[in-house]
Amino acid sequence: MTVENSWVEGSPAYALDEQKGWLRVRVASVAGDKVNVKDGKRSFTVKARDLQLSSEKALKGIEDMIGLDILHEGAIQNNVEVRYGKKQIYTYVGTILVSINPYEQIPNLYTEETIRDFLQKGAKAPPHLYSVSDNVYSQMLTTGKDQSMLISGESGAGKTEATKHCLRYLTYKATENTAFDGSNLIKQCIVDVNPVLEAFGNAKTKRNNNSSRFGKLFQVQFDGKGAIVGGNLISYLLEKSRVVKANKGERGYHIFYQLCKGASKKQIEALSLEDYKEFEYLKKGDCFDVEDMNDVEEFEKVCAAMSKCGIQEETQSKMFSILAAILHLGNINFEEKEGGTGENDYGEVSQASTKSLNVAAILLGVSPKLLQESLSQRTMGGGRGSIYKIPLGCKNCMDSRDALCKEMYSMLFAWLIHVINITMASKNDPKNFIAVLDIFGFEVFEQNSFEQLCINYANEVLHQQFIHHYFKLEQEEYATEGLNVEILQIDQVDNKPVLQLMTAKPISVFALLEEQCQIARGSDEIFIDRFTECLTKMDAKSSCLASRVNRQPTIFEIKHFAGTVKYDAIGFIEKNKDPLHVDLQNLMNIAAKKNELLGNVLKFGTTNRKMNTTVIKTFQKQVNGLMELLDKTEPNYVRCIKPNERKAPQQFEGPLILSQMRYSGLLDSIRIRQAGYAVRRTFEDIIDLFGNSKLGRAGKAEGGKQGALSILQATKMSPDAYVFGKTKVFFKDVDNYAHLLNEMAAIEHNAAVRVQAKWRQA
Ligand code: AD9
Ligand code: MG
Repeated sequence: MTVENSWVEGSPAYALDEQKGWLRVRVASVAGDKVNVKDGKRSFTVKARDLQLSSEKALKGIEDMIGLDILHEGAIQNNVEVRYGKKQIYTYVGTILVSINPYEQIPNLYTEETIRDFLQKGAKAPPHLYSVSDNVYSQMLTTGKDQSMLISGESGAGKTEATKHCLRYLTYKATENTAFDGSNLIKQCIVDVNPVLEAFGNAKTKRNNNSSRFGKLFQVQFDGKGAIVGGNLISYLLEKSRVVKANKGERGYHIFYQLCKGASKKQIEALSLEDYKEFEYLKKGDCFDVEDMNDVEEFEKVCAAMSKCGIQEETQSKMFSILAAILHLGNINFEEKEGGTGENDYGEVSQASTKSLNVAAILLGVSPKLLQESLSQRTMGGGRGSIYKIPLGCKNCMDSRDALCKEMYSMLFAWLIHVINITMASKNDPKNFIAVLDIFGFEVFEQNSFEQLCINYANEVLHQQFIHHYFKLEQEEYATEGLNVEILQIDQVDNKPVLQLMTAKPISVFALLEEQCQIARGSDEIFIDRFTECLTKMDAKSSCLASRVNRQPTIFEIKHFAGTVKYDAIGFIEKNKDPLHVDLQNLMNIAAKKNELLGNVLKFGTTNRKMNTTVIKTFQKQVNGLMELLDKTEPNYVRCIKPNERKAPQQFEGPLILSQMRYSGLLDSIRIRQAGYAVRRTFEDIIDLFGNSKLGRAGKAEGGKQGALSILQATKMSPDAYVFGKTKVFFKDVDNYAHLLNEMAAIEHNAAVRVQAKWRQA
């Protein structure tokens, strides 16, 4: 049977519309592979392949979409849309929780009472982050296996909010099971650490007013009885460039604004922060305030939270000195030395910014002269141990200044996490942990650079883990039902070729980039030449996933699992090497002798890393470590979805949601299902389908497997179309099942009338 002729006039269906995604329509007429459909009064024509069977269950908005009579894109969109309209933002697809950002506070969704309600209901509770957390916790206790909660989605989808809800629920759940004890402090810290992390690691972007500019893995550790005994935090790829530059309408890290607005008069004076709107680093985005965010109040909260996380006031004020030093450094300007001409002339600190130089020097505890020299010259090694200094041009001086600020900030961030980890560290060996991952989703912008390459690499790795896990689950279901598991082919959905393209040795994006970073004359241009040249030497499956973009010599594209991304190679080498020249390192070492905090902070930076380490090498190591850790856990997936780009409540944009479902792997998980047996119904379901008809009654009388078998035989469906498991019938594809539904409609006229009546109401 083909798709074309399975449509019957008058039957409800979903039709794919470019603007709205899958729309509920009614079939008006069929001509070849074209079907004319009606959406209310409007009628239009679609190809049969853009038409899917209507799902009666989706109309109700059921809690677990695995239970949909028909599992495909249209039904899924319909189901979540119906629920979203009822402010039910959470829905399961089997074990995966789909969460759609409501962009409004839904009454009573996260109150203490709600938490108590979920604590009581346990596994029987409706879809919610709380029920997932509850289940994860119980699984850990019953199986003794470490658990992970992988929360993914694009910027603004609600990952960080979700992470906080999960952690909060876990602290309640653990308290319920065990008496309050010494681990209270740690529990408190697990909740309090968030304002601190967000102050230092989040910023306003166009997509999200509180966007996390780093990825994080939060491990909550438990003893054998399920009491929290410790916590540990790992951070990934803090966006350093935001310290010195924010795009129009965006801000730098919240903490800078909070400090400038919220510090005491005395602090402001001591740090010379009076005219914060004059700081270049804060001025660039031309945005000082964020809607619904009170920086003054936040500052108070952050300071209190830092104290609870083991950072005393004295240390806090030293941290603020470093932050203020960064702001003042940003105001140091360079101008050409007198008599110079052109871009390559040597730079010196401009007259107008000597004050900034002096304040920054005092805050760092170095002399203005040393600071000036370190920023404007570079010490080089000559032959036989000789050294000489070359003055830098204006632009290079400013790059030095920015590099210093970025490095100091990222070291401070790394140190902060280290200190929090000391406070949260378990005194005893924990028995188990639950790891919650809140990490940047797949990114594709108009312009994509090195940062997107790294982020998308991490997403490919996580996607592969998801696919493999899901694949295994499917195989397990076949095995328990006694079916042949060989029918599934992982190749159909595996993203291994693109990972090979990115990471294989000796030829891949990363390998060739590393090669250029190691050689003296390496360049972005040679990298992209070499890369495209080498494509032919690669495995055929991988090589067809990348190409150079026509007439744009520095741009290449990669076909990621989630879509094609065009990367501009300009700046790759510099960003990957992330150099901090020796004069700046010396400057920091000297400052560290006077400034104890800076001394501690310094241990977390570039100066402490091996000379030939690159960003990619470090990040790959981190991602590998993450995967090793996750591989030992039982994964649980939360897919966060953004319903519109305007941060608006009650606006459901079908195509945007579908594309996110696609790259969150949700649709892949369905593809895995469809690669084997797309539709599976229990014997009882099949019998019920035929209700009170003669066939239905006969089936019911026989019951179970025999009942279902009699019905299927009576419909004269090809025996190849389905197989019997131990409790379910498995249909090869949706069409076979459609046939069954049509048969049912013919046999039990009343049922068809019922379906349509419902359809008209909806
Ligand atoms: V990013 O990749 O860090 O830029 P996230 O973390 O995915 O992003 P976040 O959790 O910060 O997004 O959510 C963005 C905003 O959506 C929040 O600031 C809230 O205003 C809004 N949001 C998210 N989840 C909920 C929710 N469950 N209820 C109400 C929400 N509002
Ligand atoms: Mg976030």
